[in-house]
Amino acid sequence: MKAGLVSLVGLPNAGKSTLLNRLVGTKLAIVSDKPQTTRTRILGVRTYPEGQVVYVDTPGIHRPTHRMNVRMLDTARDAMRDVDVVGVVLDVSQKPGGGQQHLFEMVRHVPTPVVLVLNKVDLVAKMKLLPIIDRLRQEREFADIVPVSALSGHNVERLEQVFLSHLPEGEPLYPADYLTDQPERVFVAEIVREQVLQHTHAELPFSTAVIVDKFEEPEREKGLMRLYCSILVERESQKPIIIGRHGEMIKTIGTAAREQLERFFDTKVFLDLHVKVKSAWREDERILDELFNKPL
Ligand SMILES: Nc1nc2c(ncn2[C@@H]2O[C@H](COP(=O)(O)OP(=O)(O)O)[C@@H](O)[C@H]2O)c(=O)[nH]1
Ligand SMILES: [Mg+2]
Repeated sequence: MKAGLVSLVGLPNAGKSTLLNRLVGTKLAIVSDKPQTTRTRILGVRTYPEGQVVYVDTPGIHRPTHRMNVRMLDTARDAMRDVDVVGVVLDVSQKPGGGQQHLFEMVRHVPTPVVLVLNKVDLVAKMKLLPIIDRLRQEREFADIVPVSALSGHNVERLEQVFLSHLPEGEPLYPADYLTDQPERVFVAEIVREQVLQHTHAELPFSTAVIVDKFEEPEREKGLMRLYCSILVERESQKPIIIGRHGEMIKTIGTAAREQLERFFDTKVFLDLHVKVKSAWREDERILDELFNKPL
């Protein structure tokens, strides 16, 4: 049996979280078209007949502007170290640039096998793909180069075989039905944040955090789960944007999040959302500890 850790690293928006969800077959990580959606390490376990893979989704490699971003980068860097295979996820529909060079620089000295995952092939004409692969081969010696579409699932089975082939022999780390170490509270906060990201623009997606203040399990099966969350923003002027006219925006966010949570927990959910101003929370070590305390 094979067993080990495969981390997914790359630039923001490459599709790492979409790929993690696809690989484990469940939505564990939130996804959006905004960069820096993923802020922490997200672990997803998949047990195959050939062995067990522990996938690690990470924040994208970007220039840190706040203490929060420094932590995000540390998370991504750590995930290149203590793992068995590094999967570098690249958006092939994007032109290569400085970010990509920086990414390759970071993985240059990674001692473990590095698999290059060319994602979003659904957006690129087949004819264009071969020259791209040829060019990337010059960058470094990759253990494998695998074109996929995380969105459609195209070639993902092949990618799984490739990952498995580079893992050491070993006993599984987790029981076969184990999915993630992500606490339910964190999942709730993330689903709410995903809806905030989907409905806001400009600086707001970056300066919003969600904290679950109270989590009340249903008293009986299929009973009512009560969830109380705070949406943190950095400035007073951001509050009305999230709340919207006559509270329309926060209602939209709440309804969409609640529907997803009801499906996930398979029970009725009461979701209370509260917007709070917490200036410069992205520099606040105490809040960051609460949001980021997740060692590998
Ligand atoms: N067309 C296409 N879009 C994708 C694919 N994978 C991810 N995306 C989209 O790319 C955006 C960023 O995805 P996400 O998984 O959040 O990227 P991350 O920042 O690397 O985790 C989202 O809008 C996804 O729907 C793909 O294979 N094809
Ligand atoms: Mg992500």
